Parts: sequence; structure tokens; C-alpha cells
Amino acid sequence: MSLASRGYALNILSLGAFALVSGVCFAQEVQNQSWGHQAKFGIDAVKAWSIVKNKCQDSGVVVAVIDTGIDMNHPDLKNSLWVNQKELNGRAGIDDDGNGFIDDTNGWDFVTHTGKLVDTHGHGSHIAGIIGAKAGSSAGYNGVCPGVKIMSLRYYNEKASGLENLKNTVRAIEFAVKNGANIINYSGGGAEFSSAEMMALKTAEEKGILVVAAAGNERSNADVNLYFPAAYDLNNMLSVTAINQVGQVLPSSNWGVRKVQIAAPGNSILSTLPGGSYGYMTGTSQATAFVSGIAALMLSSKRGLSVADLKSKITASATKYSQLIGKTQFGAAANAYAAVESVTNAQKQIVLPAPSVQPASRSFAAASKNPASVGSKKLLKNKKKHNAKKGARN
Ligand SMILES: [Ca+2]
Repeated sequence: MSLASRGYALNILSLGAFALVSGVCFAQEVQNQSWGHQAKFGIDAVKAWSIVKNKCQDSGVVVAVIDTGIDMNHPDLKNSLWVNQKELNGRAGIDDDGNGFIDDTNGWDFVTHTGKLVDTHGHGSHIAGIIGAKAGSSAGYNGVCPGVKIMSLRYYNEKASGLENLKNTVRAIEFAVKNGANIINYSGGGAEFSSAEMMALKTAEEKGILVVAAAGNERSNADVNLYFPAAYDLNNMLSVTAINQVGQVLPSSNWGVRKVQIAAPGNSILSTLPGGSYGYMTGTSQATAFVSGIAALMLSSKRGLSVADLKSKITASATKYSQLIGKTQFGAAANAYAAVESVTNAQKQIVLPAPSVQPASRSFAAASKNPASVGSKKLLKNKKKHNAKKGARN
């Protein structure tokens, strides 16, 4: 099987053109447009935030976003960047922390080989925003875990071959593993198995890093038509498909009771875009980011949770919907509030001693292969490029 056919699985796609959110958006107004945050078929982030929202910023939790880069100057993203302190306080042009990358202050661009992060596509900024955007005091958009640290690692180059994008994916995974990521978000993939990619993810498993991966946007049964990396048989991976505002899997999304663990909002999802703007994208990419955000919320609430804890609590606390039976392993959609509550309840049990018992020990992608249209001419231009570029890894 040729790697060149490794499909641009990413997701991107959007079935309709949505206008960018224009002008200044007050935080609440933007949030009201984000159905994925709400209780009805969304993740109920608003309720989860009542428990844990303010812990995200300073929790020290790091989410590696392996994608198309990030607009590091976006007002809602600039305070959510992972910071490599030795590089920040070091000298320009010097690999101050000796990790093999010069001036990797907030992440790395494996396409341009610099630590100067950009996002000429839009997908990476959108994914980063869903996970960890932090609104200003009067305006902006909050991601699921506002202010959590995003380590932006760009692998995707629309002009490169699928094989090159896959190689950069492996490099990005290795960077995340070596530089302190707790969670890896990979909103992309392809049909070909890659032993190098699986080995990189195996090291992430050994280090206790959760990897959340898109089920893919191939309109396909992922149990039959495997989609990687989501399909690798590793204990640290969660595969996510996308649902719409009535809890149905999108026609564009892959499904499977073995290879797809959980569902999350993925239709017309609002988030941050380059240039300080906002807009909507659709696909399993966006659903994946919601689950990474939930994992970040849980870890921010309780540092030291194992990958097994994260996976079991995210899946066990998910909301079951009849329309998801036969579509995902658990027939359920992720619920941030229930997931966080399952963590904090456990804390309460530890804190409250039972009268006659010793306290517990204190251990504690697109309906097609189309890029998403986001209502911006520039981004729509990118979409055309993507469509023309079958075989690139998305
Ligand atoms: Ca360095």
C-alpha cells in the first residue's frame, strides 16, 4: 500500500459556508453560539466550568496539538501557549535546553523548521481554540479548558506529499513525548499503517500520555476500513467521531463499535481562526479537540490521573444516546461535567474520612476529504488546494 495514498484525513470540511463571526464578540455572545459547550447534545462545559474552569490556566497541563500550526498572536490563544522556559529565558539562535531544536519557545513548525509559529491554513488554530482558548475579560471565546497550555506542533504542509506529512507527524509525536506533553491531540490521519508512527505512539503510551485521535471523515466503517492513527491497538488512545446538534453521527464521519470509542460535537463548531478571527468548522477533527479539552479539564482538576483513569472516566461518564448504539464502542457522547464530577467526587471520597475506616491512601476530518470551509476567502482558497491534493495527509 502506497503511503502516497495516505488520505488527508484530517477533516476539515464543512458542508456549508458559514460567515465568520464579525466584529468584537463578547464572551457570552460567542459562547451562546457554541452549541458544543452546552448541555443539550453538547459536552455541558458551562456546568463543568463551575467546578474547574479557573484551574486550567495554571494547572501545568500541556496539550500537544499536532496540526497546521497556530496563530500565536490571536488574543484568545496567546495566553494559552506552552512555554519552554529555558528557551524563553535563553539566547536567540541557541538551543538553550539542548533538546535539538533552536528557539522552540512555544512549539515547533516541522514544515519551516523554526519555532516561529504560524497557521496559514486555519485548522490548527481552530483545534487549539476548541481545546484551550481563553477569552479576555470582555470579549472572546473560551475553549473547553481555557488557558491550558497548547504545544503547537505543525506537521501539515498542503504542498507536501502524504509521506512527508506522515514523517512530520512522527517527528511531532516524538517532540511531544520528549518535551512534556500530557495529552496529544491528532485531528488527522490516513488509511495506511505506519510502524514508525505506531512506535512513536507506543513511547507516548509508555510515558503515560493520552492520545486523542480523529475517527476520520471518510463516511466509512472504521472497523473495516482502518484509519490511522486512531486504529492503532494501543492502550493510550481514544478515537472520536462527530455528532450534530441532535446527537447523530455526521454523515461524513467514520464510525465503528471497535475502533471508535466515543462521540463529541463536530458540526458547525465555533472557534478561533488566524488573524484574530472566529469561524465554524465541521468534522471529526473538532470532535477530537472537545475530548482533548475534557481530558485537560480532568487533569487540571486532579494532576496525576493515569491514562487508564482518563480513558475509563471519559467513557464511563459519557451520555448514552440510542442513536449512537452501533456507531461507537460505548454508544455515548462525551460529557465534560460528568467527567470532571467523576474526578472530583473521587477526591471528596478521599477527603472525607469514614468513621470506622482508614481514609483512602492519598494517591492519588470531512464528509469527504474536503477542507472545511469557514467562510473566509483565504481559507476557502486553501480548501481548493486541499481538494486538488488528494493523497496528502490531512
Ligand atoms: Ca531547544
